[in-house]
Amino acid sequence: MTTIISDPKTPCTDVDPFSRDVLEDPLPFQSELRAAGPVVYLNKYDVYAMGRYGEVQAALTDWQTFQSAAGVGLSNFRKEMPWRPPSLLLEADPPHHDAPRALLTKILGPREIRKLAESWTADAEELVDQVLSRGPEFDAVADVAAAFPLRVFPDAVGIPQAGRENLLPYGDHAFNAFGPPNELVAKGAARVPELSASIASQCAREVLTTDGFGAQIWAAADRGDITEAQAPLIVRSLLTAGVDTTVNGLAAVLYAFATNPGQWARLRDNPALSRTAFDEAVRFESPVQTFFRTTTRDIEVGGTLIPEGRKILMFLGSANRDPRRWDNPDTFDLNRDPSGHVGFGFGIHQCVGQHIARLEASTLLEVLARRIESIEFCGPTRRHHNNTLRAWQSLPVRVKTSSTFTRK
Ligand code: 4MI
Repeated sequence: MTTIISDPKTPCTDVDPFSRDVLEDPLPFQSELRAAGPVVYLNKYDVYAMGRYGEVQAALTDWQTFQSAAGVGLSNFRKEMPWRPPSLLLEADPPHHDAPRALLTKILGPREIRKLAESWTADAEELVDQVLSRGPEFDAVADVAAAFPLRVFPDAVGIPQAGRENLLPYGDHAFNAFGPPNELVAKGAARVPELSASIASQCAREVLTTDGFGAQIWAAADRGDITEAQAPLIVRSLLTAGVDTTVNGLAAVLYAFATNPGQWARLRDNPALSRTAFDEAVRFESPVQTFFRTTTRDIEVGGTLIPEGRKILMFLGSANRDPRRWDNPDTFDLNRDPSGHVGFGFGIHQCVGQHIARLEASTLLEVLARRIESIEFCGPTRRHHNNTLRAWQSLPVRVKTSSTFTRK
């Protein structure tokens, strides 16, 4: 170890938060992380970490000190070549961040997207009917949590059919690549040229429909709100951020309901709880577990001096289960007000697609709640390991359909 930690009082750990053991079940490590102190040093990566809600939320709010522009992964853009051109949103700060952010805030705003609700409900009905027509057993990940976003989101962006099969693999690699260069990244490296080319080809003006988010981004370039060079990268942000995240957010809420039948009964009584349910699942499971920031100056946090130019790992998932902030944090509870969770981040980078994610979740959950009386697992649940995402590979379920629902 060559790095000298400037503050010897800072607790440190040799545990690798990106190891298979921790990815399989990160909760014990996160609990130790919070107990150790507000700032902990990760020896293996020579970076700092924060796991308590208060410090994570404050650091995400202070973008001037905790910048994103040096990359929100472990690798520092100033020292290492990024594997793809940096995102103009996620990996940028003001002033460069402003125009792309303002544009997506408008295009993906709650009012703008309201018109999608009706057709997404029809899509959810068709998908759920199709799944249920094959019998009471299905995989809640492949057949529902992945199938629904893949059915509605690429159409909403306006990308062609060809190449859609690359969206999830591209996202999986992108989220792995924020972590250390471990075997998960190595496994994805072989397909990077092919996947990057496929995604890039879907961002071009000529291939996009005239009525989707993609076309609206290009229209902003015509108006001069953004440059022509920025447009395809902003479309790329939608394709990177908008699929694996929602798939795992939906998987999280379905898992939570399958393990909490009383909560499913509550949702069925009151489908208006679908949005609360989704945010509670995002808090509970934190599909995006971690992101790094980089200090722009020396900063003291909780008695630790973090020098300028250092990486800090923000444990969103840990903050979302911090008992200092949440009563019974390990309970999935529709009675709770989950707002304030940092599962979508916090501050100027807070998920600009969150209204889309909530709309996908609420349209799907409302249809499922009408048609399905109960959900239980009928086989072993399997995690999917990713350096950033808390993900499911498989959730085999058996459902009982509602007696009030009859097929024509
Ligand atoms: C937090 S998920 C995410 C957000 C943005 C991008 C990727 C992932 C991007 O590429 O802009």
